[in-house]
Amino acid sequence: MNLINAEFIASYGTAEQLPESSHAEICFCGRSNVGKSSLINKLLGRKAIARVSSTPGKTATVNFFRAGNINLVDLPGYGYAKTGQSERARWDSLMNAYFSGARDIRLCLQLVDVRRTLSGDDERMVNFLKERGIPFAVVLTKCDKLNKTELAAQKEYWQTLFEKVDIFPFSALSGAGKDDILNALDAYTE
Ligand SMILES: Nc1nc2c(ncn2[C@@H]2O[C@H](COP(=O)(O)OP(=O)(O)O)[C@@H](O)[C@H]2O)c(=O)[nH]1
Ligand SMILES: [Mg+2]
Repeated sequence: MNLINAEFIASYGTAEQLPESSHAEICFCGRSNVGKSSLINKLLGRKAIARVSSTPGKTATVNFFRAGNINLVDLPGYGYAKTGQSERARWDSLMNAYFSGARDIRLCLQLVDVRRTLSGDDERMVNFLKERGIPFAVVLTKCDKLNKTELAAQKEYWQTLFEKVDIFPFSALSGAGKDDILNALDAYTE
């Protein structure tokens, strides 16, 4: 799949603002700072179409990008410890609105930091996707941070955890794994 000539469509901060689904969608989930924006930039071949931040916990928005006839949807991150109650409520309402709409969601890419283990928030997110029957694959981000031996061990950890789910190791730094993800998306967006 080729996602060139992408454009930023819009960011939405409230459930009411979310537009109806107009295109097939690939969405991106994961904790704040896991590398969602970096992955989107890499897949779209752009340096900063999705802003990359080193300070997690910024106001949650749903960000839409479009390449050809596919929408890429950057969903708000979770798991930032300092998030207040009202922000959490807004996150819930945004995510519920997004996933409850009559959307043409083809695949959710669930991101996890390859160095970590599954957090409670990750588990809730994955269960939510399973309950709703949303197809998902797992992207292991920041693979460049591990040496070969560590990487092999962590890949095995994640694959054991997600037995029958597609798992894509990825590095936004080197671009490793990008082509595998793009190829896999073909099957979901025909
Ligand atoms: N080394 C490394 N750093 C990464 C990678 N992906 C993201 N980062 C860094 O992690 C931080 C958060 O990334 P970002 O894409 O904004 O995460 P988001 O909050 O999930 O959108 C930034 O400082 C990125 O530069 C990666 O694959 N390798
Ligand atoms: Mg981001």
